[in-house]
Amino acid sequence: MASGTALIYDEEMTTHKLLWSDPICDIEVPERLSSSYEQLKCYHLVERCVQVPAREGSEEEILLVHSSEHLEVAKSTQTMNEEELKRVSGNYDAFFFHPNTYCCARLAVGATLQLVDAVMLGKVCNGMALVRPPGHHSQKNAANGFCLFNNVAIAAEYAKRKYSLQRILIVDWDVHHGQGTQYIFEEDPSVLYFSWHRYEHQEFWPSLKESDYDAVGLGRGKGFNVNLPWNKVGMENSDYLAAFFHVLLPMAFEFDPELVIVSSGYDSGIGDPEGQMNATPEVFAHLTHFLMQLANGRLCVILEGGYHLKSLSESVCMTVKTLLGDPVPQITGEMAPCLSAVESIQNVRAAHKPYWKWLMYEGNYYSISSSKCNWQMDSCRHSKLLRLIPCFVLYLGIWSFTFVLNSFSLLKDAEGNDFFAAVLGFILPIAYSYQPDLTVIAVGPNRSLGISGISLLFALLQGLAESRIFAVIEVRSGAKPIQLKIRYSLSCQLSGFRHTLFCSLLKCHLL
Ligand code: X5A
Ligand code: ZN
Repeated sequence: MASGTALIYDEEMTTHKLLWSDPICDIEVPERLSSSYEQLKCYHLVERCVQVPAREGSEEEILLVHSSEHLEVAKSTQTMNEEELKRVSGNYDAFFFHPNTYCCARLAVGATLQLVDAVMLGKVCNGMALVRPPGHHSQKNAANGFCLFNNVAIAAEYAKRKYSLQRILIVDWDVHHGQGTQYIFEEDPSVLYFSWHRYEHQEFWPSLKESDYDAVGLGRGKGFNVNLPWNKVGMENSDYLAAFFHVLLPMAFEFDPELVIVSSGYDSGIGDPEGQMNATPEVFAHLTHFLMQLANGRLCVILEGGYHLKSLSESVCMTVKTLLGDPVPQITGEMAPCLSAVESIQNVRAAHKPYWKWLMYEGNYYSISSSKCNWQMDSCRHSKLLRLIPCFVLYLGIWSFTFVLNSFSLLKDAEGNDFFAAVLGFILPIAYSYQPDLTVIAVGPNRSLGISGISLLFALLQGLAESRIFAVIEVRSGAKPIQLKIRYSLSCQLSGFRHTLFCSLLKCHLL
């Protein structure tokens, strides 16, 4: 597997700026890019990344998504004076042209494609591109919401063609709805688009009906557009994590993407004047960490919004640090999602029930209320689709909390998605609300979980306890030892001990 993290930045993209007064657009400043890069330098993260140069996206690449009319209008602004620029800008909802905007937007496209190439060619495992102008509001024929060309949409279309990809996941954690990206892919089943966004029952910009949870895609693309509207401001880490556990991640594992692209806006972070949300920079480390478990780690993070310079740059650093493989920091604060978030989550799940196996069966073994630690073991036992996963014990924290999955029955479908739907919807929410200082995992020998399943389980649990994991894996004598690729963990393998091992661990707990 490829290793290394690419970082793409070109100072040229700071030349695009607002030349007149406009209270809507004046937050999209060049310092968003420069201060993020300075903070990365400050944490010595730049030197740890593979520097990949930006390039200009070609006209042909821009035309993968945009009309030639749109391209020509953008091109024509290069030689305009301020008055003309202002007039053309006025044709769009929240956009400003500068004589160098076209050049910067081409660099933003090219930087994004450079990252896709670096990841797809195995030169790096993952990476981030710091770009301006952003892209996700931009549409086939229109600039919109500070965006001229849709960098991420072009990248997805480019990757589909150049690398014959059949499944690409776009995760849009910007606080605004990337309606541009939705329009471009809504009929396309090969691109799964997930966006959460401040919505406030259609009060918040861009105030579209089609940003709601019931916009699930069109035609063959039905089920591949996922909108999670936030109807209140002040969403916290717990709400974002709940959205990942109960919507995005189970869907993403079922979809099984070949490439993941993040429309990475940090206006969903604390302090942002647009988002008015309360998620801390650390949450982006967790979100990044989860997405790194998909598509063999092929993850491209592309900057979108983010207007509070300090919050933005800290969140960018958290993201890059996590891409580099550093342990993710502990999350603090209330861990139960708020009622409004739970409502939105339930709505989008209901809307997508016809399209996803994991949702079709969900009532059979766990429900959303597991996020509030209502243990629903009993309903699990009686489903006719159940199968036993024996001898699997998971301890979270030695002294005060033990989660026993011994003879815990789980639903199993043909793809074996069962177990991870339960891990995501049930174990992780409990584990995150417990916030252990150490995770102890004991795996018995008689399991139905294969090595890749065990690896994934470990990886998912590595977002906890600052990645401190003590793993005990019991193997049958004579069996091949298990090799797990885990950093920052201490693991040992035992054979022949069987139940005594678990008993002593349990005793330890009971004391
Ligand atoms: C990329 C981005 C926001 C536009 C807000 C206009 N755009 N009111 O965050
Ligand atoms: Zn935004």
